Amino acid sequence: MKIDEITISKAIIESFTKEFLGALDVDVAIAGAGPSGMAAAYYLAKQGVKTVIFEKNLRVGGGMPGGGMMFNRIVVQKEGKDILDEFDVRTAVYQKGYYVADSLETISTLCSKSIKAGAKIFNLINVEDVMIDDANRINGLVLNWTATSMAKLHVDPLSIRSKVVIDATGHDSEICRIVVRKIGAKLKTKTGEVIGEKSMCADAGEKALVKNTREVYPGLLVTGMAANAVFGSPRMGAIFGGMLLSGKKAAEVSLGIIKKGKLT
Ligand code: 48H
Repeated sequence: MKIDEITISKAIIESFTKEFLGALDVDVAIAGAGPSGMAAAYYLAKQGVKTVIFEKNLRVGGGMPGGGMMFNRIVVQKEGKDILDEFDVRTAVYQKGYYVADSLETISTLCSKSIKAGAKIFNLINVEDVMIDDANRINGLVLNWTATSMAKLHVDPLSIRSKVVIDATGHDSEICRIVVRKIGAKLKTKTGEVIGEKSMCADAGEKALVKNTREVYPGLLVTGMAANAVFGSPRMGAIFGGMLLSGKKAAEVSLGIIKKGKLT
């Protein structure tokens, strides 16, 4: 067979366009393909929930590939290890209650298993705004190519509709900040705003993370490091069990909202 360049181009354009069209109206739209966003996508897709992630970077994984200070290892506690077992990611006991995993094996497996479960992940797409209805409820995301944003080109975005939006953008909690800034809305935090993450305290940070994983504004959930940033809880360094547990909880809360067919 003689390889034809135009056939290659058509295969890429047609296949991508088909998938992108399928992502225009979904159950759950997630901003950010870090560990919490991909864990949430996996558990949702496994339940048959139509789920899409938009990731602004070229690569997925957020802060996980970098491990702790570029030593590409992560630590998880027992509850986190149970999730890694479920994903078939190998862990080694370091000492009682502390398990170590390869950050690259972990993140590539999270990515692969969430896609194989049915979630769609689009990289190089920046979530630059949310879409709202007449009652200011969030009902979708506004997207643009990361390259467009980086080049500061004046190009209008496209929108997608979703029943639930999850902010999984990490430390910056970008989606929550957009909601406060552009809708002038009060979040369900003590101040009504993004409180901002506190300094390192791994134990308190990990404990707060799952509790902070919830609906923060009608139609908007927060997961992962964004949850601690929004609710003003400590960072925790390179222990990642909480990120996985938070993603799992975000999936459960989203599913509950979708099943009830109403948002608080
Ligand atoms: C599209 C976006 C946008 C946007 C950002 O930072 P992440 O890895 O987030 P988590 O919460 O899943 O994991 C946090 C963890 O990596 C971490 O930082 C820890 C444990 N820190 C502890 C400490 O003490 O420092 O991933 C977020 C992802 C990234 O890939 C971003 O590129 C992406 O979200 N993102 N994608 N549109 N507007 N903003």
